[in-house]
Amino acid sequence: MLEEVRQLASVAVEEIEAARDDKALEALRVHHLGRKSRLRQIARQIGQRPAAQRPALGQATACAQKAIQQALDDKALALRQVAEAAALDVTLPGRRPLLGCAHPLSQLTDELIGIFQGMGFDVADGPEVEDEYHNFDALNTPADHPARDLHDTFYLEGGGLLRTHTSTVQVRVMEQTPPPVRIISLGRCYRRETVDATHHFAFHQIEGLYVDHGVSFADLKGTIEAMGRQLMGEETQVRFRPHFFPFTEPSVEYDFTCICKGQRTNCSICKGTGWIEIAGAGMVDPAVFTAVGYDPDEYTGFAFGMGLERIAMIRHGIDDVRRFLENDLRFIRQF
Ligand code: 2NM
Repeated sequence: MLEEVRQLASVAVEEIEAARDDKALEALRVHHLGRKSRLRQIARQIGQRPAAQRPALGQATACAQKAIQQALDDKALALRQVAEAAALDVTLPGRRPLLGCAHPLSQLTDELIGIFQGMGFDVADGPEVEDEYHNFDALNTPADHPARDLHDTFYLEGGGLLRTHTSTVQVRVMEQTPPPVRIISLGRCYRRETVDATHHFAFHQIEGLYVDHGVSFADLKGTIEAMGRQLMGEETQVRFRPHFFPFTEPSVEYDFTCICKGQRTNCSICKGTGWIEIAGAGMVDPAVFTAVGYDPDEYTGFAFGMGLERIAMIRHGIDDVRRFLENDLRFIRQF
């Protein structure tokens, strides 16, 4: 009987391979695997065979069934492919491949890299998952500072956190490189924030750092002004207002003149003030230099940080910060 089972399988596979169409294939399936098939008949009788023969016979019938089913599946696929090939019309017009475009934040990033490379800055990169030391302690931000509140930052199990600014990159570069250092860092940052049209838990930043002998606040002002003119137009003016950051002293916030030139009292960007708040900057605090192993008596430096979303929103008239991360091609294709 073992021999018969093997014979059944090999005949079935041969017939299946020779089938001409789906109908013939279905008839073969019923004939070889159906309820009335010889194989099923044998399978039903296994229980009546001597116990010593049962395992080998059971295995052989299962094996035969599997081989036949496999042959049926293979043949069905082959028939389908033949049918599809026959239906292929090589005279149809071709399908246009999807053309990509750069995301508005990527465009801005590339432009800023060009502007700062023109002023001698290198581009530095670092991790988005950081430790408290590089995100806060080394930046003169004490444990009781509000920015470190559990509700303001994403903390990970095991002590890590998602960086809240790219200053972490500046710290890492300073730890590894003696002055002079002239770098920008760009990338994604995070904060715990309820998402709405003007707030997001993920945002993008550019930061710059220049450390050397004798770097002054005048260098900071000149650099920011040069960036403003290249980014927003040659006639752009910059104003600096006193501010506080833990990692710079003195610290400022700076504004650019609005693209409405202060002419429109109902301007949606500057609200008629003529100025748009852009970002912050300052002279690197001596405590930061000490943390990274620089001598604060020998070196001075300036640093600045700027959010990219706000700039891109002003430039393109985008009214909802959530659009940047939705990856909706209808949005991205507009820029
Ligand atoms: C800002 C404003 C002011 C800043 C400071 C540093 C570092 F690492 F050098 F201390 N990097 N970036 C800085 C200074 C960032 O963002 C609004």
